[in-house]
Amino acid sequence: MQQKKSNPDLNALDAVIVGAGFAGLYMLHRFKQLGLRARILEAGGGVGGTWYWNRYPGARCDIPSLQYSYQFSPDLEQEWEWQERYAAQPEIMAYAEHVVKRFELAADIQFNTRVSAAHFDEAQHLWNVSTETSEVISARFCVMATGCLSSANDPEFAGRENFTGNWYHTGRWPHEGVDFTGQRVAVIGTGSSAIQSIPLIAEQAAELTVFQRTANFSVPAHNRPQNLQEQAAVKKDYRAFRENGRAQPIAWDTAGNERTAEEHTPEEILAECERRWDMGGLYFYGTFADLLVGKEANDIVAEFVRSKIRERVEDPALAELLSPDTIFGCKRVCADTDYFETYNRPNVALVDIAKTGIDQILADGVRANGQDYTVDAIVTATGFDAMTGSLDRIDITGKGGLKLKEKWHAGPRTYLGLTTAGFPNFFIISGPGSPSVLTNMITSIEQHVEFIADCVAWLQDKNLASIDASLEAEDEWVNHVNEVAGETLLLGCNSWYLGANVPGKPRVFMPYLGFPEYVEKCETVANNAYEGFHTASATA
Ligand code: N01
Repeated sequence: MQQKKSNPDLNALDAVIVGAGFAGLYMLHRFKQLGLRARILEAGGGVGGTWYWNRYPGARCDIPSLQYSYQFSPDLEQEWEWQERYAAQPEIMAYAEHVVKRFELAADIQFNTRVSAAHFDEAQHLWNVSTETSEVISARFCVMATGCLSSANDPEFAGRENFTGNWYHTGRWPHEGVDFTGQRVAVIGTGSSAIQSIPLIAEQAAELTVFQRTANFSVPAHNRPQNLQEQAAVKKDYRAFRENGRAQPIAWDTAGNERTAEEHTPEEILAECERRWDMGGLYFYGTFADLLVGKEANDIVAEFVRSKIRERVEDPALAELLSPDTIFGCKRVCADTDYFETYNRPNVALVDIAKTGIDQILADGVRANGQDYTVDAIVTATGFDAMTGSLDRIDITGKGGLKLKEKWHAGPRTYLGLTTAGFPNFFIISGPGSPSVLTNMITSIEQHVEFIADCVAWLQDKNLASIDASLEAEDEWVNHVNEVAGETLLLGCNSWYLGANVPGKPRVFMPYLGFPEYVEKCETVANNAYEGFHTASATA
């Protein structure tokens, strides 16, 4: 067994941050501004988090670039010029790398360092963070900036070990890219990653076979080069633009319709659906005010999108198979470029595995519905063990030897999605119970980072050693998150929001719906001397 070594340069750290995505980078910047010694430990070889790993063909953001960007620095906002309406993965990576240079963060980021454990030492009020490279780094604060969609979901397909071709997961794509020219390719899954990559894989591959368990709603992204006049107009008053975004339930402005579906005539309904269709992408969420709470409104929109699928796919039977019968938006809606049209190509086939799943992986292909499909390469676009996966994979131990994994065995329990009782000075950025994946992630991340930085500054100011959520506050928050979700249609399908995509994962709705209400709650907590938390002084 390798001996654990303590790094003497690092044991005087104030904070360890796990992960160098947008959350970790901004957290490091804020801690440095407070004069704290902080260090990021990052498993990957570069910054960018989810954008570092998800390099599959077509990977791009589904929130407009002008909104999916940091707002903490007006200078950064002004100097960065976005190239496309929806930035592709390389542009987002370039942005993250620019931020590292711009704010001089590189010296405090340690790459290729996967954290394996974090244990709280109660006597010292310190977190001892262990890495797979056998370092132990001690710090007063431990911040998990590990991301919501960073732990790949790898289903255990029978016979997987027998496959002799190349196997790729969209969430761990080779950095050098993959050339599928002339190959027979299988894609398993039809979520956002599949929907973005399938049109591009189909252009290269000799044959593409897509294995679909559940049809998914997707609307055209209508991506295009960034409109420079629009960019200039936003930059003229970026503050107002951001304020407006933060006032929306999903923390970016979809120009939401304030009227419910029933407040429209049938002609107006159709016109509004068409208008949204033309806007492209997730603006479709804004079609009617009651889209995610009213079944009738939802049915109207779902049927409209199905009618478009029938227009986009030439073969009516195929169109039917590709048409979801679930609630619109209860899985994250996808934004595509020519996804459905791709099934009109002669080299693309769809296999419906809704009833039986994949039977087995063969040495040279995939067996489904008793039929063998010979392929040279398999792409699993099977998503992520969302929100809790990356935390579960680390041995996190709090007070009294309490293991986070055991505490969360029936589902995650947090106070504000930021902290969990029994784990003092331990923060989770965009954790379960916070708006995170239901919002513009960067805006949610910034709000969390600022909450944590303010909280740490407050502890320093009051000369307090630690802060820990109370169980009562946590229970109340968990109940509230469930109540809010219960008022919507979001519980109505097998989504990763509910953990339903990972066999054996407890079925709990993890994110919190309503960014402005959430921000208000956080502000109230902070203004009331961090109500719902216990603090301890250094001698306690
Ligand atoms: O993953 P998913 P994803 N056998 O979980 C199927 C974000 N994202 O990587 O629906 C066969 O959505 C599964 O089937 P089912 C975005 O938030 C953003 O595509 O569970 N199939 C589903 O079809 C997104 O929501 C962008 O029945 C299996 C697919 O695999 C989130 O990441 C781009 C299976 C998984 O879909 C996740 O997206 C990409 C099995 N055993 C991703 N297990 C942007 O645009 C799973 N599946 C920013």
